[in-house]
Amino acid sequence: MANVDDIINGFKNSNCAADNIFFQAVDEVLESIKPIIGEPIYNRHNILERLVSPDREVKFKVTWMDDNQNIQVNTGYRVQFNNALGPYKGGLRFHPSVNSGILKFLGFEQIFKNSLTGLPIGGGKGGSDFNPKGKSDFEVMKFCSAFMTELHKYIGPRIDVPAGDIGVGAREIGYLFGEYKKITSAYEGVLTGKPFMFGGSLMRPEATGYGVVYFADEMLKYANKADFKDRICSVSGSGNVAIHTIEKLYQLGAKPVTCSDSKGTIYDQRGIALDTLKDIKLNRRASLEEYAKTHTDAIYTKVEDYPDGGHEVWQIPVECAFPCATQNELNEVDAKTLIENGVQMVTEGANMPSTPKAITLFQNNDVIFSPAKAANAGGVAVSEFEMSQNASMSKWTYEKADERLEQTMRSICKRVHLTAKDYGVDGNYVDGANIAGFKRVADAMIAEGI
Ligand code: NDP
Ligand code: 2IT
Repeated sequence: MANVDDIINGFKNSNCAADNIFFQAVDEVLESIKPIIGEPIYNRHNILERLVSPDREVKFKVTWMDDNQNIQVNTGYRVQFNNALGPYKGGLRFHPSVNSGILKFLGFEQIFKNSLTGLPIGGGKGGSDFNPKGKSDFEVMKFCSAFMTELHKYIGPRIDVPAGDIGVGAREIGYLFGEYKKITSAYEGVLTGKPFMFGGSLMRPEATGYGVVYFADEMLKYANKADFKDRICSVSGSGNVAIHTIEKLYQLGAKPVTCSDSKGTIYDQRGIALDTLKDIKLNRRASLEEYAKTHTDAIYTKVEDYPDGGHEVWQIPVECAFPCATQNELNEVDAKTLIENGVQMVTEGANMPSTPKAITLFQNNDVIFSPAKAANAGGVAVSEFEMSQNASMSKWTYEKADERLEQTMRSICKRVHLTAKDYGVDGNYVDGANIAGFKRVADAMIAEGI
């Protein structure tokens, strides 16, 4: 039976470079659960070795025709990681960087995140190396239809329920749903993040970002710190998660002063103009460079002009930072700068945006730090609310969904906080989240047999 060190060494000796990111995610969890994994019951049931490999990985070819009548070929994936707690559940990512290592990292994280919500959902992830950027709506539709032609064989409302992630929003989910319906003739809750008019839940677009801020607000309370009023915050990214994090920060009286995309960073000392940001990113799918054209006080820094080894967005002195773009976007250079500038709290909106060295620096310098699997669970929680509404053919009000989201985030925070305390690592939200997430899944795996 493999122990933690055997498993870590096994990964280190694997020659697959794409799996490094997956190893990073596994390593963090295994280090955290060392105090509990020694319990004989987990060893007897070989839980660790069973947990680190997905139930199945599906890889398929996606062939589609672009607007110039050229035939294009992409690769599609679905990683069904663990369904001990419920149907596989997790987003689809469409981005040129997508490979099986990235999807295994995301699927593995999703198991613990979904467990922390307390809801009946297992962990999975999927996507494609297709790049929606610069494609016409028609091309995106063609791709989504071709992708679903394969994917539909593996999913279902009680089997595996995909949703959005980077590059997949309501438009893509709509096309995917339309194709699924055409192939199967079934009008059912097989995807979440659908537009409201055909089965989507109110609050799902806002859920991840709002949830991140509810979670952060609760962490401030546990740390006996003042609430968000007048706090200066930095946010990275400018997609679904970043925009709604900024929106909720404003609602709680904070001043978010940054956002970023893959080409550059905006610093607007007066506070990010949310309407402009939404117009650029949600309506026009354009570059953030546009922002500086109409907000001439704001400073736009291109990626190529970022500081050596670091990222511009983390150079700005703030009290609270919210990385909401992508994995490993906040490294030790950035962490040092944030700490020198007096940051008090870092809350992850993106999945695994902080490198392990950055996390250690935050923890050693009394920065309140929450990992993504706890702080960004609001998206998947409202996805589960959508599954529940679809199954009962009902519709919740915006207020009900928001209230349930807020309750869920505050109760995850409490559970993570108390778990850390119970295991003698008070204030360590990484260990608290990993231990609490692990226990529920592991106990279900044991109860369900092999
Ligand atoms: P979007 O596609 O809506 O936005 C992604 C944002 O991140 C864009 O601003 C994009 O820039 C930027 N970005 C993406 N890749 C890179 C990169 N390699 N370098 C720099 N910037 C990059 O995605 P989401 O907002 O949905 O997702 C953001 C993060 O949140 C991801 O880590 C995702 O896994 C996570 N997440 C998402 C949830 C959801 O419900 N959507 C739920 C939980 C987590 P550009 O515009 O130039 O492409
Ligand atoms: O990383 C995530 O939690 C998501 N992309 C959302 C998953 C979901 O099923 O709503």
